[in-house]
Amino acid sequence: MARVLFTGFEPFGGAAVNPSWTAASLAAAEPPPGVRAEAVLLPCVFGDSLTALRAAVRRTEPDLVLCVGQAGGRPDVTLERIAVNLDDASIADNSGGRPVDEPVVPGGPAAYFSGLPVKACVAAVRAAGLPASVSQTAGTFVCNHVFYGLMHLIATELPSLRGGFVHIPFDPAQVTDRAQPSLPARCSAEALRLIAATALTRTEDARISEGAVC
Ligand code: PCA
Repeated sequence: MARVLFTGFEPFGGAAVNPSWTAASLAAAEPPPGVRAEAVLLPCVFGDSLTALRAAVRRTEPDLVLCVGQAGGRPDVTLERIAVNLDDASIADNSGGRPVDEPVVPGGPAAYFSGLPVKACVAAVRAAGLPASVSQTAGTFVCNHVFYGLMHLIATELPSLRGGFVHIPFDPAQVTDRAQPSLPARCSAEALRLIAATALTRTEDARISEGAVC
């Protein structure tokens, strides 16, 4: 039976909830057929988040890791394509940390590509009637930090592990007083299940354009 580790984040930036944790837990509670899944909550803290991720990977020995974060303001589920070796925080993390222009891994490569077939995953989510796209940047805050750390772990220590990062929109309950895009966390959870199932069954990506002009 394939093993999948989903991770979500605790709330950050003064928010009360983070739908990435809701969605990750829902996806793990009802995983795709033939999959054993677990969800782990990561602190929204530079450094500690990666320590927690590494411990969870060692403990659960997954075949696939899907790290999930909230990208407030985005209208759809986004499959992150590239992790960069850069921490540059525009807000403080949950321990007050605010690194500026520091590498995630000193001496590491500038960037890693996702280990997921991101376009095939986008196509699978869309086919289920949910909005999705490829994102060319996961930012330079804690989500990119975790994404880069995950890909570095895979590249340097666990070559048979597959993994990547998915950003999800706000849940509607977070934006009742703001004109902001949102997607119910249970829909994001369904997208995560589809992404896991797709990533477990194919390594070749789909040949469709998901590029950006600028
Ligand atoms: N989103 C933030 C960090 C935690 C989260 O859910 C980010 O995109 O970096």
